[in-house]
Amino acid sequence: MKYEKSEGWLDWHANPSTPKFRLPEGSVDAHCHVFGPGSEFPFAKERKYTPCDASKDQLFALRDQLGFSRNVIVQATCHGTDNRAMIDACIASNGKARGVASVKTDISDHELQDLHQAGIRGVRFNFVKRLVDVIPQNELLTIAQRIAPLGWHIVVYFEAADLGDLETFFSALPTIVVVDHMGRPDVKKPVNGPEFSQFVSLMEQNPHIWSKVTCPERLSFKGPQALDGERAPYQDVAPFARHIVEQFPDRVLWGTDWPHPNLRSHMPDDGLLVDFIPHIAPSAKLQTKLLINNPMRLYWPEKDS
Ligand code: 0GY
Repeated sequence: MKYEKSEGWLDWHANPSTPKFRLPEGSVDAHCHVFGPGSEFPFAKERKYTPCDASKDQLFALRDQLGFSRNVIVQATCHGTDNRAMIDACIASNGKARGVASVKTDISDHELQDLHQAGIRGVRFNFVKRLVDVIPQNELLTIAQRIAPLGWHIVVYFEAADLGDLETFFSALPTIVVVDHMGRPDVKKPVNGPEFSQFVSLMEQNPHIWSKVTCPERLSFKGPQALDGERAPYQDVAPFARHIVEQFPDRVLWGTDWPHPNLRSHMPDDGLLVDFIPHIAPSAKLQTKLLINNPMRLYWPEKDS
């Protein structure tokens, strides 16, 4: 099937630069997606956008160019609960990719086992209304109870303004809960102001809640420009991410978010995104936890030492 991309859709960066920051050996890109290709893996009827194609081979080429060893591929909303493209990528990776799926309440135990076999280790609950028709919390709780015995976790995506309505639900979930993109803070507000403090308190009070310190390109108002010619992009987002990394070093993950769905103002250079990492995890110890120890514990526990 041939698809027309959504109007204004920006394609992923074709020639990302080589990062100046050398990723430690064994680093995991713990948040990225595949889109189609649409000719092989059709996009969902209920999708809210139509992306460009972004195949597993293109993802794996980026992994190698940037210096990552592994990927965690998160089911993108444009594929709904049809996880085939993501599963195909996990299987083709020869153990170098694991996945996070979107599932319905009526998924059978057998299907869950098949997903596990393919490398899936979590499900995603999405509360962002521009991306999905939000599923009622009682249904999500049923899914949570079904996947908990498999040792999986739940990835949640929401807008900062909705945190108040969701935090009781998140606190009650029976698995590790990983929040996408620090709960999307408004980085024009102070890092120690009431809005971001609400998110920090949620993590303080719930040791099962983790955060991805991802997507500076989505949260930034200043954009990627470097300071003094240095490769120090997205400086308005860095204090938020660094705060989370320093306070919760054992509960943070990092990922590129390639191929960067729904960006309208600019498409990031993925090499420059990697150069954001030392600005939020300034020591080798923090970098090892963020890029290796934490994602390995969650996605490759059998290899975790
Ligand atoms: C992200 C963010 C977005 C989209 C999706 O699955 C998706 O469609 O996750 C977004 O538009 O903010 O994490 O990729």
